[in-house]
Amino acid sequence: MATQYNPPDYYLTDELFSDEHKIIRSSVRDWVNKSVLPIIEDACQKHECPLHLIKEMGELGLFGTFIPEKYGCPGLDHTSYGIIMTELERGDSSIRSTASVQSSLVMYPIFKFGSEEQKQKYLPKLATGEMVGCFGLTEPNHGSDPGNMDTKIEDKGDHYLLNGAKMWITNSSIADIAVVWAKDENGIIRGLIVEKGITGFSAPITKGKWSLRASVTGELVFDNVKIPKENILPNIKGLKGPLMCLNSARYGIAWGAIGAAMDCYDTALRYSKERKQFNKPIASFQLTQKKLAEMLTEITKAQLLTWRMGKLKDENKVFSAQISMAKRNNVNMALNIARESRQILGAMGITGDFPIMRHLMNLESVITYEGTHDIHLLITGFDITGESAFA
Ligand code: TGC
Ligand code: FAD
Repeated sequence: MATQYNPPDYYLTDELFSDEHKIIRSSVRDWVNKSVLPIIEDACQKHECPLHLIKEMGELGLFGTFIPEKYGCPGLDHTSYGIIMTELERGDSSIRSTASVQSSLVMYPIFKFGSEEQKQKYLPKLATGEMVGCFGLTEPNHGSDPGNMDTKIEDKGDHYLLNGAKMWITNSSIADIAVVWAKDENGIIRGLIVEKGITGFSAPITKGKWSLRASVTGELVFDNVKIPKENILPNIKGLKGPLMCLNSARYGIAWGAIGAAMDCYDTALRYSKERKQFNKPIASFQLTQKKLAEMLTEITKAQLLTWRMGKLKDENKVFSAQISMAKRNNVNMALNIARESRQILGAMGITGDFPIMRHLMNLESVITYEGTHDIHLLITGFDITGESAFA
């Protein structure tokens, strides 16, 4: 099925992208066809993370794409980053997740808030995939309210002592470094780089997920971990630090979800033309056409929204509530399209012969992580009314 992919572009959004954007898109799409699609169903069925793909993504230059070349990164615009996320998530949300975390949640904070030494030490290796990172914000008792986190650092003169635990962390056990957020003695949130193998640090895997099965999720446990002082991110204090990283990741997810939606729609459209019931293709039935027409309408709206968001980000004009709106809308759109596509395929829709059920299950995580569907609604509510529903 994969090689038959015919991505919908009803409003000719293709014309809005530069030649460079199209070249990037086509090289990532080719890589997904060649390296991801042949193995991803099996990896998900076996609940295994295809680690070799991380190295391949690094070789292709898919990490930290918006970071300058002096740190070994491609120095592309944000629209390119979005296009890459769409193509990766067409393959599988797990693959896009790995790239999101590496680029937006690990490389971005080091680039934005790190010392020059930290940038030189980590960014080039993260760019090539020689090093893998993870991002620890969520805790067992604090998901939507990270500002109440319990993880703490104490200043011990020549080092910090880190205690606490993070949960639901993408790439946890495969990461060489973790960007971890913790409160100091004054209750101020600080960012730290924690290296794998340091005494008192463990990263147990969370097993039995029905979603993002080709991605590693786990905990980060810190038991009196001595963190060298040079591992603190010097140029940020407060919750806005991790939230700025989330802006970058949520931006990418808004683009990424369209890839999953397009794959589901394309699969369902093709199937509906081939599958006959009552001696007619099911595509001829009005109820099938309603589903397909509504899917295409929603994909088209999301494509236009993200293109505009990309333009605003490239012009440094996008604000975080706009990104929340796009993340919320596009992931919900993709999840609905996955459900409707699954219906169009009937029983075949639940099998691994088609990508739909895999996308559907993945999107159940995507609608929760990086801020739940309802949290993003409340962010929009805050922005338009000036009244916080959180406080
Ligand atoms: P609040 O008092 O509103 O804000 C605290 C400070 O932060 C500033 N701020 C932001 N800054 C930058 N970007 C944003 N989006 C920001 N939102 C708020 C704010 O101006 C303030 O600054 P200052 O200088 O006055 O101190 O904070 P709150 O405690 O009321 O919480 C706000 C809320 C609920 C919106 C926020 O905490 C939130 O977004 N919660 C959701 C948590 C979340 O998204 N977690 C994601 C964890 S990482 C993850 O899921 C990775 S999945 C990766 C993958 O596999 O792809
Ligand atoms: P809760 O915050 O307990 O929310 C439960 C429900 O209550 C939700 O429906 C929520 O919308 C609702 N709710 C909460 N507060 C309010 C309110 N004020 N008003 C109305 N409704 C509210 N985190 C990381 O730090 N790093 C990672 O790499 C990472 N990767 C993840 C990977 C996966 C596969 C998953 C599933 C999660 C990951 N997360 C990660 C965690 C993710 O960000 C959190 O799951 C998410 O922020 C929600 O937190 P929670 O699960 O604790 O839900």
